[in-house]
Amino acid sequence: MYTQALNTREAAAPEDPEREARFQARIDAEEKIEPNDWMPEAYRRTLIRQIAQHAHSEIVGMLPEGNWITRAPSLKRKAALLAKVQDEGGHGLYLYAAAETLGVSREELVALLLSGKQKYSSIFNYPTLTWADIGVIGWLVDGAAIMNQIPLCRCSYGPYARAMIRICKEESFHQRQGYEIMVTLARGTPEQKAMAQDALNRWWWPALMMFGPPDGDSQHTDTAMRWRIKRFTNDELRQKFVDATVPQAHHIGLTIPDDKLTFNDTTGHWEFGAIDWAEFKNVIAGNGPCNKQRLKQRNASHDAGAWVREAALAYAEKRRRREAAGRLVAAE
Ligand code: FAQ
Repeated sequence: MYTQALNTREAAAPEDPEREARFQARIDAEEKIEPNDWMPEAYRRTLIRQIAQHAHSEIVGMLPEGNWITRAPSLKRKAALLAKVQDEGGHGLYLYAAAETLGVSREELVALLLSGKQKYSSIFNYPTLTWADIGVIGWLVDGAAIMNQIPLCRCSYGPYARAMIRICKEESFHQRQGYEIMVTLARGTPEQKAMAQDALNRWWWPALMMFGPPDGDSQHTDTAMRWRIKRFTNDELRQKFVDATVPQAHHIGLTIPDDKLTFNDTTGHWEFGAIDWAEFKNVIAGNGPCNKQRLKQRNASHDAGAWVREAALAYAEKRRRREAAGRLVAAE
């Protein structure tokens, strides 16, 4: 989709207040910044960090659901889950490709994920214990992802914004398939409804943490908003998500596990209880329930796929030699 050859080292030129002012004026005028345009080094670094974390989240996010492909309760559910997990692999690839336009290679980024040096979303460090967890992931995790990512379709960096358009369309399908699983379970036997409620109880708070630290503690929000990478703060998006999701839970007779949850008639928003930020910090520091398992599994898959990468490189080299020989013959 993209090529890293597009990018030039000129983009990493020393900071220059005049150029920065012109750059900011373009952002303020809602122009898209493209790979070969001049950009401040900090803008480039922020984008690489965010896009890489986003790509890693898609790839690691395949693992908790992949766990249920062989145990999906019907052929229809299996086919849908398989397609969803494949979509997530595709999202990771578009995002690595978008990051490559900023002058970093996919291999470098993958190495940073595998060594644990770069983050992926906290949410994927929780286990999927029952089939209802697959419903909740689609409903809440994809739901939170969409809330966060729709504004990214208007991100100032062209390749990221364009990649997000297709990703959001697919996430929307994922969200609906998850909610439909929840509807089915909530209208099923008492045991199925209890399983749906239990999954909601375990995933609700981690889903709220996906939006990142509260605005007062967010290191990157101010600059990311000024550069129109982010269009809303973490707390604004979290509130939008709560407002959209609480009525969906009520509609299927499930209870949000928060005894402080109340609807404020004056503001028109659902007010919610305190998030356990110590848990969030612990998870992003690598100590969540599944952090070690996820990195171990990703490393094992990467190692097991070494022969595929070697075969693809050998084939490309063979083709290159054949084509070069063909050109020589044609020239004679
Ligand atoms: N987990 O200053 P801020 C999906 C880090 S995709 C881990 O507020 P920022 C699809 C943050 O990186 C889900 N770390 O940061 C799917 C920073 O650390 P750093 C992923 C987090 O960037 C569904 C530090 O805390 N989506 O789910 C988290 O302005 C189902 C300070 O934070 C994206 O990546 C977290 N939750 O705002 C797949 C969307 N939150 O880098 C499979 C794009 C914060 O300085 C199944 N990303 N941190 O070491 C974003 O919108 C932003 O990066 C935020 C964080 C909003 C995540």
